[in-house]
Amino acid sequence: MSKVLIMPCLDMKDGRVVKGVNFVNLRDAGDPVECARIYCENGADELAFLDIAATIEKRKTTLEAVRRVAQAITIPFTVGGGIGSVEDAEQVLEAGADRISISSAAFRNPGLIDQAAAKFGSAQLVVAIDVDRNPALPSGYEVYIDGGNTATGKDAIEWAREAESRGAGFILPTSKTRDGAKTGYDIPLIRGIKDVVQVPVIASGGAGSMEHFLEAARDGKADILLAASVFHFGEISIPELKKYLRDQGIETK
Ligand code: 0VR
Repeated sequence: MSKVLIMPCLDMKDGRVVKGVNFVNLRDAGDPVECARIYCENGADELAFLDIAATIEKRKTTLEAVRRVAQAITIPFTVGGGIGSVEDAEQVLEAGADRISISSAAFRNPGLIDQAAAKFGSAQLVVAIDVDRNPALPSGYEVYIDGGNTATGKDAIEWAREAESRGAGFILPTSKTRDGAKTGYDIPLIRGIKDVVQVPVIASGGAGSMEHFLEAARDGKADILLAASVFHFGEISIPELKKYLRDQGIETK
């Protein structure tokens, strides 16, 4: 089993790191550069930056914040939020991101995945999938877009498979109901996607304890463990988490 990676996520709104529950009730969680630098110094393997207001407010990703964060860190940096075209993606990569994450725009225009993969390579391309439960769908999971506000009727595991077939190099499922709740990742969702794709899966949404990270790695088979709340508010330290995972037989960097 390859080494599991730890990926703190900076949810961004108006230039500040924010953190909510179930995508709402956002509260301030600090300055992005300061957060990024501290995470990098504390052993984060990767960093995610998600401009959560971009898609809804039709704002392009805050490129200045991307530039500042990219200059502050030495680990791979994935940027999402508001990326709606190959041109948008190019600007974000030129600003210093190592990878781009597309969600709503890819769902509305799946050909964007093919175009971005062809232009930048699958290794630079994450397709993020916000998900909520829907027992009427085969997998029981439905794709949501526009910051979790628009139900699409599409089966999330089917969409993950299609995204990979079009060139996505990573799949990043986020459970809307688990986001910020600290009740644990949605393991069946993560494992369901992991069972149908060959590319790395980034678990996201719900981490609240070290056991939750263990479940996502051991049972969900996730390759990268993304979290925001427990890291932003100092509840879990990355070095202690990595030691705990290694003590439980999970290899970490
Ligand atoms: P924790 O559960 O706090 O670890 O959060 C992980 C993950 O859910 C968040 O970093 C992020 O993906 C939440 N996403 C979105 C959003 C938050 C607010 C509005 C929209 C979105 O579209 O993903």
